[in-house]
Amino acid sequence: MDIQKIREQFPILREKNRDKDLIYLDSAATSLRPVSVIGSEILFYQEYGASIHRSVYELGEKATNAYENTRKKVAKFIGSDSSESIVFTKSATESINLVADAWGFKNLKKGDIVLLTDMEHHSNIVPWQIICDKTGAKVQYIKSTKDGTLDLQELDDALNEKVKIVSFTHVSNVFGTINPAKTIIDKAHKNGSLVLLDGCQSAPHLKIDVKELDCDFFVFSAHKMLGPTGVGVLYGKTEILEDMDPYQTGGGMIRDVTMEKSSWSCLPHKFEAGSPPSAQVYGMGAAIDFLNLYPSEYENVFQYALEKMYKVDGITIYGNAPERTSTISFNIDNIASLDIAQLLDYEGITVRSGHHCCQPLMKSLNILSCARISFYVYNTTEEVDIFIEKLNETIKKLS
Ligand code: C6P
Repeated sequence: MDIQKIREQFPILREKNRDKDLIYLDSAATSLRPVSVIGSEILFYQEYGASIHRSVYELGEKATNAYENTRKKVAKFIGSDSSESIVFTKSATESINLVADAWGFKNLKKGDIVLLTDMEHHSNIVPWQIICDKTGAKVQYIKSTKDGTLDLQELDDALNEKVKIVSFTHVSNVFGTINPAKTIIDKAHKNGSLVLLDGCQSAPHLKIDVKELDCDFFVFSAHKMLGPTGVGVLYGKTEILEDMDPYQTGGGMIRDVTMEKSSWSCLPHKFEAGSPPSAQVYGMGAAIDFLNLYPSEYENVFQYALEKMYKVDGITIYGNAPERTSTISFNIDNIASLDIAQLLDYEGITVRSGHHCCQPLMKSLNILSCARISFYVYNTTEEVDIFIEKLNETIKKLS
């Protein structure tokens, strides 16, 4: 596929950043959107527009169909054969909060362990800390190794009958490491523990098959895979979701309400209280269509960048896993990552700097912050060349 044909479909790439041509290297934070995704939201408002799940009139029926057909598309995208297993939330963060709260409150007790890794995003740490505070369970971590991988021996040592759930990221948003999800899931299941797999950084890049992985929960966000903001997904095995109480309550999720008490609707509506972000969900469907249509070669761009980055003077690249994708985090000796990001911004290049919502990992790495570049379907090797040239100039200026 001609990369220019792909780039033409992203109107924002024609915009300037500080009066320079935009080079967007922050897709791990949020991706750009093609015109088909932007257009699908417009189409939803122009042609469907009505409230879903509530209206008998034709417009409402069209809106409901658009929403529910997207649920089927999402299920297929991650290899689930049941759309009942797909819950729409506002973000992956909300999906994890839902599981920690609704599953955790019912299933965790004093002395139980929630097993995480030190490469988790705060969204996969804080909700567990909160539910552990409420239930008397505790959070425990597997530490990552120097090359940004997980030591499976440490996992074996940590697993015991107290570990009720293992919750970990499929792909690290700092190292870019692709964790051996299937192996970890099998080990956890053998131990009798459930598994939540955080797919925020994997769903945009890897083929996901939740049935083959056999994870109990899988979470991801539309906005990191060309889709709109405000939509997250929680996949859960239906028998587990059935057994969980609702997370939020109100309209849309009930079967029957009396003045005294209420009963819940069936899956997945039980977990979708209130009027959902229907136009955005519909837009997520268009993002999936795009990804199915244009499997891109950007992994080559990532590998090209990685090779060039290793040659930059004074650089430390975090993580060196054999299996990795799309993200490179780094520091340059004696230069603050914020300064690098700020100077590159004036060259039109968007680089993220900070702790990347991974403060425990920063602590393990003995750093406060780092810079990060990340790639997606629209990036080119020419952009990498400009980035490397400007990075070298920036380093000279700041040294
Ligand atoms: N990481 C990054 O720049 P939300 O915000 O809910 O869509 O995604 C949260 C989240 C959870 N897990 C992982 C592995 C993530 O990378 C993220 C989001 C962004 O790295 C924002 S900090």
